[in-house]
Amino acid sequence: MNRSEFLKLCAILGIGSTIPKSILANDLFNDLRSSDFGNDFVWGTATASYQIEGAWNVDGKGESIWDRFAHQPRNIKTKENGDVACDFYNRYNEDIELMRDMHIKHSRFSISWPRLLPEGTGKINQKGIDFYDRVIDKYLKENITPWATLYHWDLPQKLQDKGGWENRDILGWFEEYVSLCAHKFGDRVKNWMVFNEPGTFVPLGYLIKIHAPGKFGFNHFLPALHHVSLAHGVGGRVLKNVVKDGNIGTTFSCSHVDPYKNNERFIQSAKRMDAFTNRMYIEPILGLGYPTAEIPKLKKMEKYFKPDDEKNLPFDFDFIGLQNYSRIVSKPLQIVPGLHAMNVKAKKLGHDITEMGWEVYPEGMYKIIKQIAAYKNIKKIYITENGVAFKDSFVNGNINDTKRIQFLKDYLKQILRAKKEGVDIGGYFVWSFMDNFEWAEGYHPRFGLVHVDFKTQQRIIKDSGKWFSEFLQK
Ligand code: IFM
Repeated sequence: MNRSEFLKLCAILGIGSTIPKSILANDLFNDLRSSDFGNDFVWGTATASYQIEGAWNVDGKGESIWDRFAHQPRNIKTKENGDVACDFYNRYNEDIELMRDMHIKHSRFSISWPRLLPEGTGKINQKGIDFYDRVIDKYLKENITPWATLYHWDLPQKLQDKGGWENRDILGWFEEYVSLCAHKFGDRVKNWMVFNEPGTFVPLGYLIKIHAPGKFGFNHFLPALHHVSLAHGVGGRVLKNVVKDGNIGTTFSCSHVDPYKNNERFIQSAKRMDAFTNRMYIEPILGLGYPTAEIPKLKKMEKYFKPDDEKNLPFDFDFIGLQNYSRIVSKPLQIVPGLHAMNVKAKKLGHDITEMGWEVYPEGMYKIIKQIAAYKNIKKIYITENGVAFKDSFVNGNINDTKRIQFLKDYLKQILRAKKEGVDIGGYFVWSFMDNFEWAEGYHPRFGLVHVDFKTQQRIIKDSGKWFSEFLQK
């Protein structure tokens, strides 16, 4: 029963005036329904190859930079790795059937480059192609629309040995990989994303070495960033040419930035932080160049520019995938190279904090949607990731993750608010369908709607999964 139905019932019973206002305002009578977002709104969940597949060296798959990175001591907080993960490689049938049973109609997944091309280029691994053929066919059989991401961070190690994203030759290697995917799967997969969050894997992997491949400093970061920026167009053009009736996009992790104090120094630090977190990745693709005024260090990028780069950087994507979890609150800090700013710790901000140490701040979702939607040449936005890791505990065999349900509702309300104000938002994907390998954090932060026991591989739908499933039917 929703709020208005409840009020009608109270009126019929003649007890309307005796119900305290606090109860009526309570979220129990929250009217949010999936149909409020419109009938063509796409609802789904998201995962990524290295985080769920396991089978890291099975059936001819090549080593990825994440295999190498996670196998080295000290890189992963819990000393775990993605060797087995959720064993999706062997359990995809049951997992997709579970998705179907939960009424999930769209699934965002990623393709592992070294599973298809073990050396990154050249020899094709037919067993890798067969695996994704089976997965895609299973999605379609269960009436679930597949949304494929081409690069969710598992670069073939053999390419990293040649410099990875720092080596300009990667544009050719990437073109070969994208073309293979488009030709093999483009007959059945129509929704494509070129990258997952360059604003995460480039700085964490090539600037501060907490993600694979573990590089440190601007000398690594700048060429990697420029080649990733150029690869958006490389991938986008191949997909447009090969996939008939394709819906071609790419994703960015974006966070609204506020200054910690309302004075000029803090406001300027927030501008630099915004340039560093959001603008630096999306603006080159939109034809606006790198934000060198805010981050003068980016001027050194000229060294990596070739004559046609300015022309080739922009690409006219059908949609932009916006991924948001939290906001950033910024303060000036001179010693941080290039940025001269720092995040204020979430615990200082007075809101709930997630297992990742991120602030729960639903309004940040609304603000960042409005900020990104203000760019002139974005056609459509999908929220391709949003979700939360809280500590999950069992109560009588159930996982009563009410905080996750509340988080999802609160963020969804902010998305609806932006949509009602006219932003063209086409869909929403929860991160994640199931608990999985959370990169340098190991298996500890659990983002899933479905609990995974990593010892037995048993799946249990959390209360949030049951809630989402019911919500999808309303
Ligand atoms: O798990 C990641 C995902 O791979 C990319 N986006 C953020 C998620 C949560 O940290």
